Amino acid sequence: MGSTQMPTPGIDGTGLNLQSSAGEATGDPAAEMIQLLGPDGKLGTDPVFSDYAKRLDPEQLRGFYADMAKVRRFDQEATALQRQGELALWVPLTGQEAAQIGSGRATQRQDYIFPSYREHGVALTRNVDLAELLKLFRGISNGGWDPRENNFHLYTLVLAAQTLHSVGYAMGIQRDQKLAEAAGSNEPKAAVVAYFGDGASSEGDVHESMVFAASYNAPVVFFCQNNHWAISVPTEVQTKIPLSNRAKGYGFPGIRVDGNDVIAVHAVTEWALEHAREGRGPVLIEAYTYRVGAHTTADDPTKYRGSDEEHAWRAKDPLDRLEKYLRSEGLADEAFFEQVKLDGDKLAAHVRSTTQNLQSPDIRESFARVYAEAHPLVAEELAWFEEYSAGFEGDDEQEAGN
Ligand SMILES: Cc1ncc(C[n+]2csc(CCOP(=O)(O)OP(=O)(O)O)c2C)c(N)n1
Ligand SMILES: [Mg+2]
Repeated sequence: MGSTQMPTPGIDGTGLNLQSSAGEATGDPAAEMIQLLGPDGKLGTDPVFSDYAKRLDPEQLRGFYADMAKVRRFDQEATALQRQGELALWVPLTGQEAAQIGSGRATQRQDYIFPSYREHGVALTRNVDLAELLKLFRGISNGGWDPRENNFHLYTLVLAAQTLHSVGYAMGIQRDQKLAEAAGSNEPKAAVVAYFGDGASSEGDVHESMVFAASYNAPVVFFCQNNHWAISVPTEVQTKIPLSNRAKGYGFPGIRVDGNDVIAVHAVTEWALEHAREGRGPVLIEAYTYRVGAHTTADDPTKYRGSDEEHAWRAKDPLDRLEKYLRSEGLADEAFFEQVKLDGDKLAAHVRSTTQNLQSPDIRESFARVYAEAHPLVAEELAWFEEYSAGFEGDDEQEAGN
């Protein structure tokens, strides 16, 4: 179950051989994937990462389960809200809970996170009120939360753009830290985590980010969730080698981890963050996982993939395997799982009522924000919009009367 790493020195001198052999099929998880908790709920060992897993106490392990269950329940509620017309779109995360909770829980308060658009689990670990996420998907906000409050940046829908932002931010941290150290400060060191997908890995932005990160030894962890699909395009089209192998070309460590194993993801991310915070440079983590549901609520995966694949991945479910482990080790009882369910329902009710009570902004505000000062073209367009809107006045009353 543990990885079978060759005992040759790794490129970063840690003794880890983090690179899989060239030519290995990308769809094949292979021996090089770090796994601690298998689908059978049994904990294996790893020469490096078991030490990190041993730091976890039973309360943290129960917390991982509670977080994963909460965000899955949230996902179901948001999907239902979209179906009921309360949201324009929803991006489900089911299947990726371990990748997100494991990595998010490995971050520290001072770290800064750049998510893509599916990182609801990471948002939970950064204490973002999940109801806030829905403002974007209701189309009433360009963001929804203050990124500075929890060091959790706004969602980025332009694929991979946030990897560039992450490296720039990490280079800024690096410089601030130098100044702080010179001034005698002993503030805890920070790192940046950049989340992106297997499809986004094909963007030039990722390449540029990795070149800069390597050149400047920036404190950034590139966290790629390989969920096997970029809408209808399978990972095999994006890459002919495991994505983690790409790190070798840039000269920093790349690790493939079982993305459905919350304990291994947490261990590997802790290792990578320590590496980055200590000034040893960037790390690429490829979390090998699966998007169990649709790409978004506007997608129908039955058009491009078979159900056999989904069934095979459901058998590797991240929650089931941790539940098995907690029960078999006597770390959680029935009352715990009942409470988790109640907490999930409570969160869902909060998210539903908050969403239903959201006020739509006055659309005129959008015109006011185009330029800092008044502009004749914007004024012209606003006049046209007002005339157009006036054409609908009275429609509601008419409908109500019919
Ligand atoms: C620059 C850019 N190109 C195309 C798109 C359209 N698009 C949105 S999501 C997506 C697939 C992304 O797949 P992946 O990176 O694997 O992330 P996942 O959705 O699987 O989490 C595409 C092509 C976009 N948002 N931005
Ligand atoms: Mg993907």
